[in-house]
Order: sequence, then structure tokens, then C-alpha cells
Amino acid sequence: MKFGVCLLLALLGSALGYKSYSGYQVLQTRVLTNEDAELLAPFMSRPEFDFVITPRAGRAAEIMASPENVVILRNNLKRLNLEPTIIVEDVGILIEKERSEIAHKRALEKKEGRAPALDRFLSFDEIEAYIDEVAAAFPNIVSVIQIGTSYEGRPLRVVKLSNGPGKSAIWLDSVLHAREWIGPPTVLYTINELTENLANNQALLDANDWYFLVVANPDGYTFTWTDDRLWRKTRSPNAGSTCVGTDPNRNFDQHWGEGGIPSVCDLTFPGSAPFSEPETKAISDFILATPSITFYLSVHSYGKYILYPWGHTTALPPTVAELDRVAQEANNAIQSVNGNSYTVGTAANVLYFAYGTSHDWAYEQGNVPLSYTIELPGGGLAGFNPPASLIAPTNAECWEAYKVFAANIPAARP
Ligand code: 0X9
Ligand code: ZN
Repeated sequence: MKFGVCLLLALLGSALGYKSYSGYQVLQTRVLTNEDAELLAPFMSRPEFDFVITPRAGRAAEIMASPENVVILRNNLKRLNLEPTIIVEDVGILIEKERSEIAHKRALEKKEGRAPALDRFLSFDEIEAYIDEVAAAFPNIVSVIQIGTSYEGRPLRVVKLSNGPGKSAIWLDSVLHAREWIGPPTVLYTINELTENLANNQALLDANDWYFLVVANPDGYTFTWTDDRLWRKTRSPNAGSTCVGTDPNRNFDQHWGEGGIPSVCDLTFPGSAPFSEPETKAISDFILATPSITFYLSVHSYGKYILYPWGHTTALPPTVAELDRVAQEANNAIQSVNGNSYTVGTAANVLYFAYGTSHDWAYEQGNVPLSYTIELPGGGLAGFNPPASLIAPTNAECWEAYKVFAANIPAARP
């Protein structure tokens, strides 16, 4: 009987076509020198190797590969003297564990007639339902604005929190990259603190407005729940190719496509043109039309970074002192919670070059004076995405950082 049920579940899983990562491994190199990073760079254009942490001098790279390719990867890394170690034995097991935890928590909530808890990962529909609930429960301060529609027709809904006119505002978005699931819980936690728990945070709403786009890439995010846990891009087709999707964080109209356009199949394909994706177009249109937004934050994972412009050049932006001051203050607040320390700096200087990113666009074209990407922690040895048990500690440290951000919202765009 038990076997029958297992078989049924397995058949159902494969019928639904959820991509199996069984046997996929993540390898970590030793800390790279400049020369090592250059030697490793050509491997980045090989689609069979997923660089979860890209090569850069002074840090270790992390690369995921399927069981067939991991042997080739390991041999190459050994040949280059990069001393590969396995940091995730089997990605598939972690994904299965995550799915069964969610199913278990859902079943409990159903049994006890509770709404989904905010300390677990929520699907797009569950997030949308939460937004409706908050809007219904706090109509005086919450409004929901549909800023556009995704390629597959899902609404892009921004939650606006405000208790009066004439204020400047902070914008937060998460899961622009579909698989970075640790972002939405931190944004939902913030919404909850400013509604359900407003009594303890009143000053944060008295002083500013808040805009939240919890799911910036709803098609990609939904796909990570239904088909492929590690999908990153949007879900729009590419003419002449079977490879689907564009990296939305390369699709903004700011130095778009500079540095060369990778293959459509690559994880960082920037799209056929700037703002080819309805999701990035909607975000940019809304920010341009809403001059009260003077602080932009995009929540990503993973790696513990607070990044500010530029990503397209190592040159420093004109207001680097202010960008850095606020980021350092946020990092100090983070450190006081769990002892985590994030690397702070310009994206190109501390992470890597990237063109057409949202924070650079918001800073330069959107004229938003303070503009950041935060890369949240991963699961250490658990690899790419932290387990649900790290949602609560991550929420706690992010909340402290987001409060620092809110305390530093500029009065107006220059
Ligand atoms: O590559 C990205 O888009 C971001 N990292 S992620 O691992 N979440 O994909 C970083 C974007 C920050 N900007 C630059 N590095 N220029
Ligand atoms: Zn990302």
C-alpha cells in the first residue's frame, strides 16, 4: 500500500514534469587568484555548468553540474589546481526536502484552519492571497496597484503602504530572479511589521511611504514551484530558439547588452532589446511615474552583499559617499542580529560586471538617489537556497537593515 502511494506520487511528479536534480552537485574551488579567475572564466559560457558564485580573485567560486557533467567539471577544476570540494552532495535531495516541508506545513495549516504562515516559502497564489487579506484588513493604509502584467498574464501587483500624502517613499522588490526564494519572506515580514504590528513601528509609516513588489517575476517564480526549482529568468520565448526566458536583471535600459550578449540559452541572456520583458518595463514605467520613490532596493540571493552602482564600470558613482554610508549603517545593523557581515561596495568592484541591472537603471535613468541590490545569505554548506529554518533569522536581520534604509530615504529626487 505504502509502495503504491509512493509509486503514485512518483508517477504524478514525473507526469507533472518537475525537473529532477537528483545527483546534481555543487563544487567549490579554493579561494581564487586573479589568474585562476581568468582561467575559469571561459567555463561560464558553458550551459552545463551553473556558476552559483562566479569566479573572482579573493573568493571561492561555486559551480553546480549534473551527474554526467560533474565528473568533467571536477577534472577540469583539478587540472587547473583549483582544489574542488563538494559542498552539496545532492541538490535533488535538498529540493525534495524543501518540497516535502512545504507540503507538510500546508497540510497542518489546512487541518488547523490557519492562513499560511509567513515563515515558510509561499507560492505566487499564496502571496497574492496574503496581499488581498492585508488590503482588506488595513484599508486605511494599504492600497494595491497593478503596475502591469507578466508575459504569461499574471498581475504585477504593488502593495503601497501610506498614511498620508506628501511623503517620499522606498521601493522593495524580490524574486526578479525566480529561484531566489529567500527574498519574498523578508519583504512579507516587512509588510507584516508595518500593518499587523504597526503599533510598534508607527514612526516608520508616519515618516514615509512604502512600495513592495513581492514577486517581480511571477511567471519565473511560478515555474520554480511547478517545473524547475532553479529557474532564474522570465518565461518569454526567444525567436528561433527553444531556450526560454530573459534575465530580467540584464534587461533594464541602462548600458544594456554592453560587454557582449551571451547566448539565448545562457542564464544571463539580456533579452532581444532593453525592456523586452513586460515585467521590467512595468517596474521602470512605475518608478518613472512615481517621483516620490527616492530609495530603490532589489532583494536577491545569495552571497551576503549590499551592492550599489555601478555594475557596468568600476568607476565610482557621483554620490558614492552617501551610498556607502547608508549601506555600511545597514550592514552594522545586520551584524548586530546574527553576527552576519555583508560585503558592501559597488557591484562591479565587489561582485562582478553586469549591464542592464535594475539598481543601476534606477540610479541613473530613474534618478533615484539611493539604489541598492541586497544579496541575502545562502545556506552555507546547504548551498544555493537557504532552508526554511533560516527564514526567521534572515527576516530578523533584513528587518533591521530595511529599517536603516527607511530612516535614510532622501526627501526628493535631485
Ligand atoms: O547577477 C545578478 O543579477 C545579481 N546577482 S544574482 O546572484 N542574484 O544573480 C547581482 C546584480 C548586481 N549587479 C552587478 N553585479 N553589477
Ligand atoms: Zn538575483
